[in-house]
Amino acid sequence: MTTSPEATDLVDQDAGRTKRVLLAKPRGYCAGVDRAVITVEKALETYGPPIYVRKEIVHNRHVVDTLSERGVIFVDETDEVPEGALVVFSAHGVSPAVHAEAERRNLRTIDATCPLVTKVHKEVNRFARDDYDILLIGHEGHEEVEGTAGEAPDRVQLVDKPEDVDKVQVRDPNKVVWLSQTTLSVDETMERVDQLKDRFPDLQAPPSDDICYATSNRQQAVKAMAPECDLVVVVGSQNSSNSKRLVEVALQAGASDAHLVDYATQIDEAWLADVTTVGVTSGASVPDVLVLQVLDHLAERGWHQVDEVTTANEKVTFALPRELRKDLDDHPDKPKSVR
Ligand code: 2E4
Ligand code: SF4
Repeated sequence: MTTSPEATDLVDQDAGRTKRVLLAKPRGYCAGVDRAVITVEKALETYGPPIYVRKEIVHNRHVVDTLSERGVIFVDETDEVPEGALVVFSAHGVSPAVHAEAERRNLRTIDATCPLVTKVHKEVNRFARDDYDILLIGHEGHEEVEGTAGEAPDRVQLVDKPEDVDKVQVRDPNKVVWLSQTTLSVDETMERVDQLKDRFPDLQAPPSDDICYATSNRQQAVKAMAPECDLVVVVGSQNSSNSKRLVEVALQAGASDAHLVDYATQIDEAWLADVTTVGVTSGASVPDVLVLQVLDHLAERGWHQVDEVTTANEKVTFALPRELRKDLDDHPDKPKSVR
């Protein structure tokens, strides 16, 4: 990836060190986002615009703007969708109440909820059926948490901030389980679990990790490079939980500075002053074209050398939603994804 630099650009004049970029791998699109974005693109191609999508299909400005230009109408709630029209549910998942409301209004639905979010919904159902109190660790107001908690609102209590731990009330301290949002900081979640265990020593853990492979892999990669970075640029949107966590993890792991940007043009020149090593990564909802634009932006300022820091190779893929697949047999053309 190293390009041919101007000799004068290459050297940080003060320190006499070579300017370089460390590029995290894995970064960017996960399997759930790829599936959700392709679902909307194939729906557009198969049924034609307008296609309605409840909430942002994924939390990324560029993806949402690009799909809007192609004829997707993003709405906050299903009551904004005309009776009988087609609506796609976002990757973050919806509660049973949202499904019921869509059915009541005769909407055609395609559910693009990530299968790893659905897995957590199923865990909530199972533990609620077994009459557990469920402590859901997650960020208040986040769409995923609203959908997951909505599976059993009477049994789920949200634990977000450290002080929430003291507010939890359970019926039987021997029948309590913690579950979590898929996109949390791994370390911060374990701190919250330790706090909860101080109150409930018999607290049960999820049957398998709720923080998904993509979230933890991206945090692992940024952790590996952060100690060497004077600055880490995380590409992602402000409402993207997993992208924001990457900024926090970078700082906690030793990066001198870290910022979240939607686009290369948002990189403040002042951030680059006295910087030799820049780390670059991106959230799970971020098309790689935006990362390439950041690399171009940095190269124009003397950071030509790009070394990839690889901590995992991901091979996960998910089949498209069944509701869509059955209509695709008639439309075998492969559309271009937003990349
Ligand atoms: C669904 C579940 O949850 P977050 O805010 O990180 O969502 P984003 O859309 O940025 O990332 C994709 C995604 C979708 C993650 N988990
Ligand atoms: Fe699914 Fe994880 Fe991607 Fe979220 S970050 S969409 S849970 S694979």
